[in-house]
Amino acid sequence: MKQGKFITLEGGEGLGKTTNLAFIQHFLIEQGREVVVTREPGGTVLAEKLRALLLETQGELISDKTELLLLFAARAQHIHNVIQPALTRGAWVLSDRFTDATYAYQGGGRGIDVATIAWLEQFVQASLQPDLTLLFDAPVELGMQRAKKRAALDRFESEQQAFFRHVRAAYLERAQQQSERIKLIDASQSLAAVQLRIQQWLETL
Ligand code: Z5A
Repeated sequence: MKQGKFITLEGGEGLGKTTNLAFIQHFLIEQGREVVVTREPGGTVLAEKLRALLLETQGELISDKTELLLLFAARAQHIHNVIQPALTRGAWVLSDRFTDATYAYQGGGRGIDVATIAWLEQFVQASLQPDLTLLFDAPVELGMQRAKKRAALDRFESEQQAFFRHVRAAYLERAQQQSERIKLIDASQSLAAVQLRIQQWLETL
């Protein structure tokens, strides 16, 4: 039984998910909630090892199918060991990415068909879905500019612009299809404006 709330943050790279995760955590703690902050891929010891494999740029080439299965393997572990127990005891779970990222990156970016992703989603998650998803959206170039300030690029960040355009399009399509759950945030605004919008969406929960 799910007692807490499940919030996910999504969007292209460098658009403020990580920055705003801290803001949301602080906001919810002030409301007296127990908050579990986590991320995907990752969130458990095993899932973080899978994350490292997925992001590394050296070594054996990872096929698209392998990538998809590793992501869902990490997710199965994450749900079983962290997300579900936290929700059951009434905590609010805040995850930096979840399954919408798979539809966007593996579906939109890599071209894996939606039915395959939907089958794995059903197998791994059953009825578990976020209560609220904040989708940070802005032109691909803006996210790349902001992310460029960091040191080395990981395996996903090393993709070409066309890949990220497909990712963005898939995210936007999904937001249109699931507008009750997925709320679009214009990430090109100032941080203060972004956070005001986030706070408004949180208050609806
Ligand atoms: N992936 C996948 O393919 N399939 C899946 O199912 C899942 C994931 C779950 C790792 O994700 C990779 O995994 C990801 C997709 C893939 N790769 N990519 N690309 P990640 O979430 O760990 O990595 P990321 O997307 O690269 O996150 P990020 O680059 O850390 O971006 P962010 O968290 O959205 O941005 P940020 O670090 O908060 O902000 C970036 C900079 O912009 C920073 O200096 C901020 O201070 C600044 N910033 C933020 N907001 C603003 C505003 N509003 N104004 C000005 N400056 C701002």
